[in-house]
Amino acid sequence: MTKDYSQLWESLGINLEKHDGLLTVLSDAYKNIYLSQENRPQGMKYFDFVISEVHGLRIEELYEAKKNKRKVIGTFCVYVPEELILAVDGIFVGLCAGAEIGFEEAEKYVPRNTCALIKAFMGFKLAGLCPYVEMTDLIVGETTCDGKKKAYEIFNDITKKMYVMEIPNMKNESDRILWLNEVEKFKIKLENLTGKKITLDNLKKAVNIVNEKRKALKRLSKLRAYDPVPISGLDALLVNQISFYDDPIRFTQKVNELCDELEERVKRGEGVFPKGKTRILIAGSPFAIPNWKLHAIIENSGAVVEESCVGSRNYRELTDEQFSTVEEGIQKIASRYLTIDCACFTPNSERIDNIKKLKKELNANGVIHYSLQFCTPYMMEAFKIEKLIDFPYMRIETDYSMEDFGQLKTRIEAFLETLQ
Ligand code: BJ8
Repeated sequence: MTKDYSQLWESLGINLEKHDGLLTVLSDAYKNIYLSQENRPQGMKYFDFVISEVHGLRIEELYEAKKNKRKVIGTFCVYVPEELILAVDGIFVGLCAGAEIGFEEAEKYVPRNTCALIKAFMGFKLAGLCPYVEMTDLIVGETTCDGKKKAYEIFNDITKKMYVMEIPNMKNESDRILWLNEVEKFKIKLENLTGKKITLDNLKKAVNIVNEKRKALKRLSKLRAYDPVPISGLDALLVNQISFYDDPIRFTQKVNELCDELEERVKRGEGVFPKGKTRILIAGSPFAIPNWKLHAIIENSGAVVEESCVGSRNYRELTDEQFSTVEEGIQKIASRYLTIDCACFTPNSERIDNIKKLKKELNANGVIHYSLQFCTPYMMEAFKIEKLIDFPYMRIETDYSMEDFGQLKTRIEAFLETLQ
């Protein structure tokens, strides 16, 4: 960190002792997993810096923005329309957590067999370790899986800041109407919270900012199809994870600079692994920061990783920028978000088509389906996909602990051997 932020953390009610412990563990893990990689692109230096300051400089930026009357809005899901938050000059931050922190506290509120993602966001708050939650003026949940729905009720008792958007379970005409209503209600909620009106001008600007961010992430994804691959799966994952925290304009610029560098690498035939390495597409539950376990295992075994959850699902579709009224803009935003293929929907056949397409586009040799333990939608869908595909495929269920590291490594190595 560039400076001592203890005073700021203390003012937010952060448990300083535990927080110091957390930062030490995280920085050690980062050194071992990230900084030990060879031949990383220079452009990753910015993202290393962001991580080193994720609870420091970025929190200070949010603090300064709040002094200027801007509102911070926390989210847990890629269905929450970022465009509307930017249109009211709000700041969007992802609150999902990817580490086994505060589980003991969380298990006083939710059952043990709740998915790790839910226990982690509750645990970080309950253990007094998340400055982002403390910075928020509003926390937006969504009715995706049952676990989240019920956890948000409890999280509201704890934080008193929750607002929940209803996400339909299907994509029929009546569901589209319901969702459009929800997006319109969210617009009003944000306008009331910030005292700012969404106008055609600020909505168009916001849609453009988010589209540019998604375009940059798509550009990065496309570059990963080259052999040798110019960037590791771990680094690409990190960039995608940071997309939920960083200032969107600065982030887009940095991703594009990274992509410029990667294009040069491609021209020179330079990669992070030798040409011809086995390439795996990971598909499934989201990888919230700092959940790097699976990627680290696969890449340590010598394979290049692609992934599709904190990744393609977030940036695959852009919002149509051709609209001439606020209402029309809201409709375009609502329909863009309903293209997301989360396993919480039924039926969800487009996800299988998207996995097949991505596997082909990124020249992957096989797919590893990853479900967080107790995540019923993805665990169930993993079986369905297996029956409908004709390429090498493996199902994994895991959580945030390191207990199964050795076992996973053995299984993954055996799978990779069958691909060679
Ligand atoms: S769009 S994947 S971010 S809901 S919390 S479903 S892991 S049991 S996070 Fe998600 Fe939005 Fe869908 Fe993506 Fe499973 Fe856990 Fe539920 Fe989870």
